[in-house]
Amino acid sequence: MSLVLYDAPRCPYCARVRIVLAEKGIEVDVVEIDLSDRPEWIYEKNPKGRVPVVEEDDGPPLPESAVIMEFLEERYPEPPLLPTDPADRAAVRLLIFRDHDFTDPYYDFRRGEDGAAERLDAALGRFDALLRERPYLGGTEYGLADIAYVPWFLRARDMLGIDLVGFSSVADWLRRLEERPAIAVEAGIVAAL
Ligand SMILES: N[C@@H](CCC(=O)N[C@@H](CS)C(=O)NCC(=O)O)C(=O)O
Repeated sequence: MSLVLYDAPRCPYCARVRIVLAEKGIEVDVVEIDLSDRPEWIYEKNPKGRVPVVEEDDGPPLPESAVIMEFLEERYPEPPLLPTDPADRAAVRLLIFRDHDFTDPYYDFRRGEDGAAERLDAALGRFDALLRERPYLGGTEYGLADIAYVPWFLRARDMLGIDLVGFSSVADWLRRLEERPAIAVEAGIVAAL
């Protein structure tokens, strides 16, 4: 079965999919989309014109990074990236569903909006508190919750210059994640942007 990913290196939503593919060792053909000059045909794959999109053989194109992550988890169950207990799985899905809790302040800060630095600081503080209680966002095991958020944390640190000194649990979590080859590759992509 062949898989195609319509991808853009700078896109953190695409990064989610790249990381899941790498963690599971899934072979994929990558078609890079220039986001500043998108081809018209991308709207046939996703009416919103956004990446990521994945396509399996002649199957329908599948957009939306959170949906794609779950699809890959079900299609390629090994190694598992969701906990086994339904309540734990639901907690991971809830975190991913509420990704705007971090991405909104991140984008506000990137746009230089008033008060955004404080909002981003507050969001970092909430994640720091969470990661003080557990090693990974989803609990004791690394998985989709970490993958869903790490693209923005890497970009916040390495592109927006956010200092994580006051958020030692977040900094430790990032260091732990970067020991994984899939995340190290993504950190390299961010460094090259
Ligand atoms: N909700 C989508 C968001 C994807 C998204 O916003 N992708 C951006 C690149 S990071 C994009 O394609 N932007 C082009 C546009 O919005 O026109 C997902 O999770 O996949």
